[in-house]
Amino acid sequence: MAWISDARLAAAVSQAGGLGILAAGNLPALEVRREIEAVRALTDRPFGLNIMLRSPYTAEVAALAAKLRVPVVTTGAGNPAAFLPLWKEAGCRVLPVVPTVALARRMERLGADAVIAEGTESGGHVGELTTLALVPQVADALSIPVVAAGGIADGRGMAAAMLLGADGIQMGTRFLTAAECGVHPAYQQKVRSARDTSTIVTSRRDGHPVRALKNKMTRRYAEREYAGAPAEELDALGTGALYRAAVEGDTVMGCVCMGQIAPLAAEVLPAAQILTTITREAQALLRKGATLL
Ligand code: TUI
Repeated sequence: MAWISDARLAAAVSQAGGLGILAAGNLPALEVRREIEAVRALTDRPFGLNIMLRSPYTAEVAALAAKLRVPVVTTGAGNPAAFLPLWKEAGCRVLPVVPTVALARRMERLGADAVIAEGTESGGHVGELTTLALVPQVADALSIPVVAAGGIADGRGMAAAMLLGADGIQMGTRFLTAAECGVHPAYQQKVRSARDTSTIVTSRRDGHPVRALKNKMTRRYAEREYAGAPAEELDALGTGALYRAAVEGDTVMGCVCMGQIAPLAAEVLPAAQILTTITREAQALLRKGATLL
C-alpha cells in the first residue's frame, strides 16, 4: 500500500500479533530507512517491508532491506529473482506476491520462504486469477507455506482461505479503515462508502492492470485506453495518481486503490480489534463447518 502503509500502521498490526507490512512504494532508501527505524522504535515484534519492483529505487531499497536485516521482505508488481539471494544471505524471510502458479513455482525453486497468492479482487496492481481459483492451485503446486490475499476482510474470508489450502492471509483494504491508518480522510471516506461494484480495472492494455475506485480519473483513463490513446497521454493521467489520492486526498483525479471487498471495511476500528475479531470469527466458523455437510 504505497504512500499508505507507514510505520504507525505497520507497528500497530505487528504489536497486535499480525505481521505489519511497511510499504516502500516509490520511496528512496533514505526515507524507507526512516520508516524502518520508526517501526523498530514502536514495536519489538517482527514486521515486513514490501518492495515494489517497479519503483525507480528498487535496487537501493533492496540493498537497505538486507543491510538492516528486515525480518520479512515481501515483493509486488514483478519478479524478485535478482534480489532473492541478497535477502536470503542477510537472513531475511522472503515472501513474494505471485499472481500465477508458474511464478509461485519459480519462487519456491529460488528459495522463497512462502508465497502470497493474490487474487484479482485486491486493490492496486492485480493479476487475472481470482483468489478462489488461484489459492488451491498454488497450494497444490508448492511445499512452502501459502498466504492468501485478495478479497479477504473478515472471518468468513479468512476461514475460506484456510479451507482452500492457505496457511495464512494478507489483508490490505481492511486496514485502509484501521484507526492507525494515516491515509487521507477523503480516501478513507471513499472506502467507507464503497459498494460491490465501485471499483474498475484500468491499464490492462500496458500489461500492468490496476484496480481502483471508479472516479473521473479512472473512467477517463479507461475511455482513452479503449479508444487507443497514445501511451504518453495515459502516463500523464496516471503519473503521481496514487500520491494525489493517498496523501493529497484528491479522490476525483487521484487513483483511489481499494479491493472489491471494500464494503466489508466500512467500520473504522483499531488494528488490534480488526485482527482479534477476524481470527475469532474464523475460528468459530471453522468449528461450525463440521456440521454444514
Ligand atoms: O504490487 C501490488 N500492488 C500494487 S503495486 C502498485 S504501484 C504500480 N502501479 C502501476 C503499475 C504497477 C505498479 C499499486 N498496487 N500487489 C502485489 C502484486 N504483485 N499483484 C500482482 C503482482 C505481480 C504481478 C506480476 C507479481 C509478479 C508479477 O510477475 C510478472 C513477471 O515479471 O513475471
